[in-house]
Amino acid sequence: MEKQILVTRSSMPEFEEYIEEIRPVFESRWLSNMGKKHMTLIEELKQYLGVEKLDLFTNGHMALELSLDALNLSGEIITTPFTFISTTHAIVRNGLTPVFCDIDPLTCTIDADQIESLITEKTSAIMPVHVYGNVCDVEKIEAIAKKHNLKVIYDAAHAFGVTYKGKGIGNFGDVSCYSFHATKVFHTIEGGAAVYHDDEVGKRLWMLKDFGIQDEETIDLVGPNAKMNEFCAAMGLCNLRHVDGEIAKRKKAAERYRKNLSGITGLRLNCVQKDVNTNSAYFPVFFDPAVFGSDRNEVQAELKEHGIFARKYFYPCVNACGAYRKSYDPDDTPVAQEYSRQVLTLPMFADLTEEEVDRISEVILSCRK
Ligand code: T4K
Repeated sequence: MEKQILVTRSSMPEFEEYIEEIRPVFESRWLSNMGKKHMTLIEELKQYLGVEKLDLFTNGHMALELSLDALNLSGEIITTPFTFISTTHAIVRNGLTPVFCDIDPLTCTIDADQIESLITEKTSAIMPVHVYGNVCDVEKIEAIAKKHNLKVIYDAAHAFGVTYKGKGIGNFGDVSCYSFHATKVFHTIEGGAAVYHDDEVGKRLWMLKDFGIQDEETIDLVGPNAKMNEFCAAMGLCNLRHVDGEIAKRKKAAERYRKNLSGITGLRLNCVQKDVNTNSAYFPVFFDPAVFGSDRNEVQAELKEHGIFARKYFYPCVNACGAYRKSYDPDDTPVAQEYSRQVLTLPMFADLTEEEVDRISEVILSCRK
């Protein structure tokens, strides 16, 4: 049996590097509640991401949930159904109503040209997703938000380190939320961050992640416990030292996939965007079964036969999931619906070798009929 290849594999620092990083945590016994590692990681991330204000959380989902809370939103939020379920859950768990907008066929991000037709007097925000690290139409979205006085919260879970026209992607919108889950380009085991621009929002985020506590005797907000602990922050400090190298390795793997799989009829690759420096977070491919000969599920099964575990990020579309199907019709967002049936995200991680990419590509090409 050939070596198994999973859809991704966490990047890790050297064991000794992590041990050195956590030594002072052991010695001081200060393990959580905004300790030294937490505060240092905030500063280092601000610098790396090219942003001025940032806060850390237990995971990307809590960053999203608390950001919506911190912005004091109400009513309806226009968002995309082509995402991980977390985006929509964050809206609903804030007592808000998601309104699904279809996606742009090229970038798979929210179709900015359709947003205005979905705005009602109840709309308070737009929540787009830089899916796969593809950048949303940030300029058009900003213009719409300004015109209609709406907030913009980007789900930037996939977009760590991505820049647009030389600017860190976190500089767009009112808040951008990153995931630092073990499966992400940069991780803190579990973790997340929110980049914000308004100090009032920052103050609320800081309190909200700590039960709403302002000081020992002042608790005016209702919040959960969403503080990143010191062991996670220490992992982040280690990983941040190596993340450029890890992204460069991902880019090499992506180039190899492109070389092997470009120009195949019925097989579409992810877009390459002008003015965007990508992070190669994911490598999605889309199968048109009528032309390619096999459908996405058949290709996934064949890969599995060879010990290769590609995933259907994102199927089903959020509006087709059990949690939302009763209230929404996935056919209202036909592009998202079609893409969710065609997509397969191929293995992508820094240690993926060129030989492994070739092996995966060969199996895919053998599915052509
Ligand atoms: N918004 C978006 C757009 C997101 O994609 C996500 C998370 C969020 C928000 C929320 O952020 P977080 O709250 O998670 O920080 C994974 C991740 O759990 C999730 O973080 C991620 N999106 C989602 C797209 O993928 P699963 O259920 O597919 O993961 P799992 O356990 O099947 O792992 C996939 C592969 O990763 C494994 O086959 C092997 C590898 N792996 C996994 C783990 C857990 C490792 O190498 N090490 C590990 O520790 O959800």
